[in-house]
Order: sequence, then structure tokens, then C-alpha cells
Amino acid sequence: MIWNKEAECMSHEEKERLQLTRLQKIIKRAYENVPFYRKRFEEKGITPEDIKTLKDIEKLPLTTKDDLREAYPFGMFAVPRKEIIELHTSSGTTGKPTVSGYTKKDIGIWSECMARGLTMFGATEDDILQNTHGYGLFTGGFGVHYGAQKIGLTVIPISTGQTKRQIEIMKDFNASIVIFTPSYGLYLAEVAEEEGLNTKELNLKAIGFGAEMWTEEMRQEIQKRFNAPAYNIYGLTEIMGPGIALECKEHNGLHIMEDHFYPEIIDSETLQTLPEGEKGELVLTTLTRHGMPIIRFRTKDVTALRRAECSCGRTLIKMDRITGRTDDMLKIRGVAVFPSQIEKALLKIDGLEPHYQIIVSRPQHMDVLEVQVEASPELFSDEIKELVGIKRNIEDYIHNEIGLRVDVTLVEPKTLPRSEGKAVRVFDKRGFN
Ligand code: DLL
Repeated sequence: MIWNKEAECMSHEEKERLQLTRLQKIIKRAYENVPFYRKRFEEKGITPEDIKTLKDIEKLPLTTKDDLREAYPFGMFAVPRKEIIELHTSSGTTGKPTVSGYTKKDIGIWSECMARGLTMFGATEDDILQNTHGYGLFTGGFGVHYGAQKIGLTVIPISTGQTKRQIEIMKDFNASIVIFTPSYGLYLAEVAEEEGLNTKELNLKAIGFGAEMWTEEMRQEIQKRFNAPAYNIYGLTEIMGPGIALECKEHNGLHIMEDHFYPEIIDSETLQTLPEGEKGELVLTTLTRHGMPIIRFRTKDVTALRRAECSCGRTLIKMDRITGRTDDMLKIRGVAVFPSQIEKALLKIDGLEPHYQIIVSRPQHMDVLEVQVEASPELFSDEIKELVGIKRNIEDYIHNEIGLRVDVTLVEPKTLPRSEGKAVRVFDKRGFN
């Protein structure tokens, strides 16, 4: 089923026309109502009238997270504060958080985008959806909730935590859809097992997950544990939260809600726009956001755009699964390494649990990369000789994937920290980054 055929299956030409009209309108609104944009445009000698084609967007300045931080708290609003009916913020782990304000109309668009996405997973009003995302300043809880309510299905707004209770409710209420971050999904599965519940016996027809980086191998692991297909949800606080792009039944890239967001891929060094199909940093412009228009926001997420026919019938452009962030990349002895490459290698090996940490240090002016990974209980009870063999094996696998020797430490099952939201897996102790 398709939630909004008119919007999701539009011809390319029709969509471009709509995008241009919306782009011109939002640029004008931003210029006239947000002093930050006016100043930036003036510095570049640009006025809204210079935007005559979609490609002209490349003339506009980029916006960064730091720009939004400087406008903290309400400096990016394009409407009087009283028109803003809801606020969200980023987690603020690396400085002041960024604030995102929504008008009533914006919340309507958010609901619409998430309803489209949940429909891609096969959700209908007959479903019961357990939403384990936190309800609060984090956008995950409310975003999914709005979409679910728009469809009219039954939501269990359980939020994060109370893991044992989550399992009990999932079973007793017969939830058919569950939404979690991949790392919390793993934790849920583990606790369920401890409680003697077979997660495969739950009646799940779909899992929706996102909010953090994961590999295809992690998806397989989660699908196996819950015996249900898992669909990718992408979003970020600054633009809208979950619902910007989601996966359809093809499981091959996420459809971007192009009538509301204009995507570009740039080279994060030269800042030049890259052609379709090339991998780089995703830049997003909101085309319809009223309360807080965001022009050319640098997401730091690494992906590529692909416009191809999709068997689901939607014509919305697709982006690849996020494989990392430009600020995730570790430079180890001069070699670029993404944590996702390590995860990919680890999950290919039998006898390992999908719980790991990456620790980078520089003991004698030389980068050392240590990977701590949990062994399965069966593996852990093996002879030390065999463990040494497995450790070497893992080191070879990772070497193959990243081109560097790393030091692998096998740790006891259930000793690494578990996550109830976004997992923190990388610890760079070199004093930079
Ligand atoms: O994580 C919004 C969200 C909530 C998305 C629930 C999906 C589900 P932030 O906390 O602002 O917003 O974090 C945004 O998380 O720039 C990506 O680096 C990462 N991220 C989000 N979704 C995915 C995904 C929410 N599906 C940042 N795959 C983004 C990989 C993701 N990374």
C-alpha cells in the first residue's frame, strides 16, 4: 500500500516543478524572516531572485550545526515564537544543543512523512505498534507517534527503558510492529532470552529502526533474533527527526520525502556538489518547513543518491543506507577507518556477539586500534588455545576489511555496556578528534 500516491509516485518532471516552486518560496521566507540567512546571502551577494532553477541551490551558502548553535535558542525561527507549538533539541553531548521548533503545520507534515514511512513497512490501522523511542526532546518518540496516529493504528508509547516490561507488554499486547534503535533491539532480545521468552515467537510483522549507524550484517542479526523484517528509518533533529527517508519492501535504500526535503551530496573537502550515485556528505534543505526553514544543512552523514525505478512504485529518490559520518571517520596511522567497516567484519564471524567497542590510543607516538568484542558463551568456554586462534582469525578479517592490523580482545559475554538509545562504541583516547 502507498499512503499518498499523488506525492509518492509523482513523475520526475512534476516533482521538479513542485520542488522549484517550494524552494523559491522558502528561500524568500528565510531571507525575509531570519536575519542569519539574510546576512549569509548578502555576504555571497545573492538574493532570492537568483534562484531560477533547482541547480541554483548550489549558489546558496551551506548551514552547519555550529550555525544553529550560535542561534541558540530561538534565533533560527521564521515565525513569532508563539506560533511554535513544539520544541525538540539535539542531545547536546558535544556543546550547546541545537533547537528545532515546529508550527502546527510543521507537525502535520512530520506526521504525514512518518505515516508514509510506516505504510512502507506494511503498517495499517489493524496494527499495534510498540514505540521504544524516548518521548522527550529526542525526536524519535514523538515523530514515530505522530505517524502512527495519523494512520490510526494502536500505539504503545512505552518509550525507552524498563526493558523487562517492554518484553512482557510486547508479548501480552501482541504488538505487530516494534520501533527501536538497533543497539536497543539487541539488548531487548538479550533480556527476552534471559526471561525465557523466545523472541521468534512474538507476532511481529515489521521492525522499524534507525537513529544510529548500523550495517547490513546487524540488520540480519536483528531480523534473525526477532524473526521479522527490519526497515530503516532516517532523520535528524535539525531537519525534522524520523521521517525524512525510510525504506520500502525492497530493502535497498531509503526513499527521501522529496516533496518536503531537497537532498544533495557534496564532497566534504571541496564542498562541491557531486553527481547522483557518488558517495559523499548528505546536505538537506527543508522545502515546506514553516517555523524554521533550514537551507542546505550539512548532515555529516555519508551516503549516495540513486534515482531508479523501484518495484514498490514510488518515484521518490533513494539514498543508500548511512555508512558513517564524516566526523566518525578515524584516521589510524594515516588510514581512514569507519567503525561500520569493523562492525561488518565482526558480524561475519561465528561465535561472536554483536557487542563491541573500538578503542584508539597512541602509547608511543603510534596509533593503536583495539577492538573489544564479546565472545558467545560457547566460545568462551573453549580452550585458551582455540581462543587465541579465533582472536587471530578476527584480526585477519578486520585487516581484510580496513587494511590495518588491529588488536582484538575477546571479552566475557555480557560484560560490555548495553544501550537503551544510541550506542557509544568508539573511544578515541589520543586527545584529538
Ligand atoms: O536520531 C532522529 C531519528 C529518530 C531517526 C528515530 C530515526 C529514528 P538525532 O538524534 O538528531 O535524530 O540524530 C541524527 O543520527 O545525523 C545520523 O548520523 C544518525 N542517524 C539517524 N538515523 C539513522 C539511520 C535522530 N537510519 C543522526 N542510519 C543522523 C544511520 C542514522 N544513522
